[in-house]
Amino acid sequence: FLHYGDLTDTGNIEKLINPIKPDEIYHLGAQSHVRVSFDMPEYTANVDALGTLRILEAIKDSGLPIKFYNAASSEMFGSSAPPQNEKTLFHPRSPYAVSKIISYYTTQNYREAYDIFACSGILFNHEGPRRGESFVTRKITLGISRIKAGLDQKLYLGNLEAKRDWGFAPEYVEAMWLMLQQPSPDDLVIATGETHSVKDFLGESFNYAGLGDWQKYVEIDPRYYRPAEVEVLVGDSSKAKEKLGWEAKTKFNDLVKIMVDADLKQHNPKV
Ligand code: F7E
Repeated sequence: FLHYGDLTDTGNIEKLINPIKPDEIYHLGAQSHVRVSFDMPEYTANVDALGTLRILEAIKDSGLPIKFYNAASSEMFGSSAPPQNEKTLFHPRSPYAVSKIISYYTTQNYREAYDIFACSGILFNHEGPRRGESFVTRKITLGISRIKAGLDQKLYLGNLEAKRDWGFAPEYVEAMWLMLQQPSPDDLVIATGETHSVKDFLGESFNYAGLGDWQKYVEIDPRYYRPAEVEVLVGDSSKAKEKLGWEAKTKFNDLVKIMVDADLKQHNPKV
């Protein structure tokens, strides 16, 4: 069933949890765009930080044995030196990251204070054909398909030097589910352990799509720069491997191919 809900509406969340009586809640709702969080910091904090608190309060007050998964983020590590794992200090670089840290510690606090099965997955970037069109990987693969279809000539991007640990989203969802099937709740880093720059993604994807040199098509638009940037993320998910038996299977080159193929089909149905 699809129910209407809003993370900024406490009464609404309570009214959903009590009649539904869920066994598990996967809390993925957020204003999740880092650049947008600089333009809308208060809204981002309301949804991303207080939204988590509202759900946890509703779980506590319901008295039901609900298991709770909180979507934390590698953005919380910010400028801390890589590789980042569960013991790495947080150094947030955006209102989004600050809000996610509040959400992370709220989850930990409700686990310790009220014995709720509540845990956070600290997921590094996870991508795929269903990725939102304003995030860099999808923006690139969609841009390629539009260029190939003759709809666009250029693709406008921001900082091409940033490096991310990009994995394949469906595998990360499996890790979320595994976290709620464990005997006790714990916070885990989920990542591939590899890092690549936006430039690497451009090179690989334009090449695979047969367009050749990406520099012919890409222009820099400073509007996409962030007031503070996260330069390098590389996750160490050895704890997840040990506790869940989970490790990333789809690596960078395959991820690029999956995303380019999916978008080429959309604009070039014969491909
Ligand atoms: O940026 C650079 C940008 O917006 C990646 C969210 O799901 O993952 C995501 O956050 C990098 C940044 O993702 C453009 O400056 C260059 O360094 O794809 P992104 P993100 O900020 O890493 C984490 C784990 C989350 O939790 C978030 O919710 O790419 N970049 N040019 C650009 N980024 C965008 N969006 N657009 C550009 O034109």
